[in-house]
This record gives sequence, C-alpha cells and structure tokens, in this order.
Amino acid sequence: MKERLEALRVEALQELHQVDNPQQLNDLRVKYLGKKGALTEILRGMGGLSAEERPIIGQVANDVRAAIEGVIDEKQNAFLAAETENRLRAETIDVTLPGKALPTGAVHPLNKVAQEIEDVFVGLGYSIAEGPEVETDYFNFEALNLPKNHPARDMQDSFYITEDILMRTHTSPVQVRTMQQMNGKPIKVICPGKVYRRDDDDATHSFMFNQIEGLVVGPNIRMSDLKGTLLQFVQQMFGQQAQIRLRPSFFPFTEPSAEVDVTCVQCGGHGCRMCKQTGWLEILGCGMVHPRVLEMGGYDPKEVSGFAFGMGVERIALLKYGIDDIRHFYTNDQRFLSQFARM
Ligand code: 2U9
Repeated sequence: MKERLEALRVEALQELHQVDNPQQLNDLRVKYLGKKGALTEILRGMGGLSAEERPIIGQVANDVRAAIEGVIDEKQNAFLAAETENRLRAETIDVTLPGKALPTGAVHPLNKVAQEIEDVFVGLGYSIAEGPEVETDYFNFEALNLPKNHPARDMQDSFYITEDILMRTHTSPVQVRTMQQMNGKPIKVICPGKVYRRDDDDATHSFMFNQIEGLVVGPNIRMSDLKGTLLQFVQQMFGQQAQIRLRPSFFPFTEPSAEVDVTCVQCGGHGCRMCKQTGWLEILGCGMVHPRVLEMGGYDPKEVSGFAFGMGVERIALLKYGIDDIRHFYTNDQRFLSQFARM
C-alpha cells in the first residue's frame, strides 16, 4: 500500500507539473483528492491493515496528500497572480501620453463684435438692458413718436403677428421700457439684440440682424456729450487715429438727428474703393431724444434732456474685418468662421 501511495505521489506530481490552465488544475484536484479520487480509493483499503501498519501508512497518506495539495496551491497562486497581472496590464493608462486634440468651438464673429461694443460702453459706465423680440405696436412705434399712419411706419416694413403685435424693428422699445421703469431717474443704457425687418436679403440686408442702441437721459445732457461719447467709442473700436463727422439726418424719435461717419478703415481717409473715394464710412445714427419721446417715457423735457444712438452690429463687423457680404455671418461656412477662431 505504501508503494501504491508513493507511485500515486510521483504520478500526480508529474501530471501537475504539466498543467497550464486553472481548468486542468481543478480536474487533477478532483482526480487525485476528490471524494472518488485516487487517494481516497487507496485509503479505502486501510481497513485491512494491522494496528502497527495503520499509523505508518496513515502518515505516508497524509504526506502524499500534503505534497499534492502543496503543488496544487502553488499552481493556483501562480494562475491567480498571472491573471491579476494581465488585468492590471490591460487597465494601465499611460498618463504621460500626449492628449488627443479635440476640435474646439469659437465665439461667432458677430457675437465677438457685439461683445466688444458692449465692453466699450460698459467701460464708459453704461448698463446693459434687454427686452422682448415680440413687441406691441405701442412700445415699437407709438412711444417713439411714430403715431399710427405716420409715414415713417411705412418706411419700416415689419413682420406683424396681429394688428398691434409685431417682431420689433429696432431695440428702441427696450429703452422705452427702461424709461418707464426708471420713473424719472437718470438713465445710461445700451440695448443689444436681434431685430426684424421685411427686407429682401442681399449683400447688405437681412430680414433679421443685430442692433445695439444707447440711451442717456438726465439733467443737462448735451449734443457735445453725444459727440464725445461716439468719438471715444469709434477710437476704441477702430483705433486712436479714427475720426468722426456728423451729417444732419432725420429720425422721428430724435431732434436734431445725425448720421455718423468714421474715417475709412481701409485708406485712413485718403479715398479708396471701400469708401467710394470719400474717405468716410457711415457707421451709425444718433440724435437728441425728442421731447415728446421723453414725455411719453415719463420724463419732463423741461427738466432733463437725452441723447440716443443706434448701430447695426453686422455693419460694424463688415467694416472692421473688411467682409463684403452680410450673408457670410448666417451661412455658417467653417472656412469663413474659422478665420475668427484665434483673433
Ligand atoms: C428712445 C429714444 C431714441 C435710437 C436711435 C438711431 C438713431 C439709428 C439705426 C442705425 C442703423 C438703426 O441698425 S440701424 O438700421 N439707428 O440711426 N437709433 S437714434 O433712438 C432712440 C431710441 C429709443 C427711447
């Protein structure tokens, strides 16, 4: 019996040395140590041993079992270690590798220019006010000294929703709302936003565009304040060399009114194709707030005065970047837009 046990040890250890996966290892454990395994099989014969032999054979059987178990455990641990190492290797991230560059977005040139304009006026102490794009006839026309049947209303071809609700044609209704809210107190605001007009689209017109208007109301606000403000604005936008000139004009909401030109951004005023040889480019409209508009906003024209101005953001952007067609701003061609990404 002792020989059978020793032979079993040799056979088992030999087989175990050739094992190369956990499944095989488990099969051998069952084959040699299982309930119906080879060792159990041999030990069944112990009943026929003498009292002297039994402890000796028992000792050998234990040694054989321990030897087989020892190799099985060793193998098991080796498989476990290999598996852990493989898993860790698969999970490993080299944090020193260079990152993948993702395509980054950029601020749209129109928003960038609007932001620049706003920054200039915020720097001059203005607040920013916003209001609804769907307006009533009262705020868009009536309170701006454009009574019903006023010819200027025909000038503004508008998108009407009902008889007296429309898409605002300028951001002026925001200033009217501001006047009503400020209750006679001084005002210094700019009002940026989208406006809508029933124009046919072409290189210089769009049914929707962006405006920034300004309104200053208080005691002793004079035309010279307006001129100084606009010169300051133009020089911050186009450079210290830029100059302005005012030409008389007409708006129902301002009196007197003026159109403002800036020295040509292309030729500096010498005359070129861009300025049609005049040396000047029109950039905005302005004027002293009409007394009736002050009154309708709840201000006493004998106590306070005000100036206002309005500009198209698209127009400023076209001039600033020498762009020849407003439609570039709306068609979202990457080749156009990406030029502004790092400016
Ligand atoms: C209130 C009082 C006065 C706003 C003004 C202009 C002159 C002007 C145009 C420029 C180009 C509109 O974008 S554009 O087509 N705007 O010329 N806007 S004064 O005057 C106001 C506004 C509100 C209560």
